[in-house]
Amino acid sequence: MRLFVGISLPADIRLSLATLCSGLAGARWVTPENMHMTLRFIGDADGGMAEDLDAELSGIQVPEFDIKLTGIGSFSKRSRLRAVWAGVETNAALIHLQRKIEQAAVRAGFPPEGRKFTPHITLARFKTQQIDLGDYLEANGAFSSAPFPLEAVTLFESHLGHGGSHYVALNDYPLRGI
Ligand code: 2AM
Repeated sequence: MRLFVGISLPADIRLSLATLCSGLAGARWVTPENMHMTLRFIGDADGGMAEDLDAELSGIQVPEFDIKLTGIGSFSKRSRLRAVWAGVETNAALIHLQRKIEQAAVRAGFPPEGRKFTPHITLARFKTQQIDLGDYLEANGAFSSAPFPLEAVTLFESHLGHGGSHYVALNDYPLRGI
């Protein structure tokens, strides 16, 4: 199974993100029910490793905190646009939580993540030619959400299909104080 650890977003936040999902030629927009934030992509795991990961994630003790979405960013590869996303306001608690999840994944036997954590919520993916984001950023770059509480992280299974991916929540890990 293909796994990742992430955050489910409240319905009102997903609806406000949906207002950003138009106006870019060649975009494959993420549907509101699929919007999420990845904290740690795990990739393929067998049942035993998934159980170990579940046990490690259950042991994480981090208090609940608020996050706020802000701004629009993009990822490119070899100067080709790959994804447009909504960003997250700088948040030390989120970085701390992500580190705890990274440690849990490594303790469960997964190789360390080499890439820097860039918290984001993907809005659109692209396979096509060069795309000019200028007008889109002018219209949407000032996006920000209301702050909302991050109450749990979720272990998701990702199913890749012809009509796009869909994600199944396998378990939630509520945040809590020590
Ligand atoms: P993305 O939103 O930036 O595409 C499920 O596929 C989630 O895992 C998505 O949020 C995706 O991030 C992330 N993901 C998929 N493949 C990944 C990879 N190789 N490394 C890091 N994250 C990945």
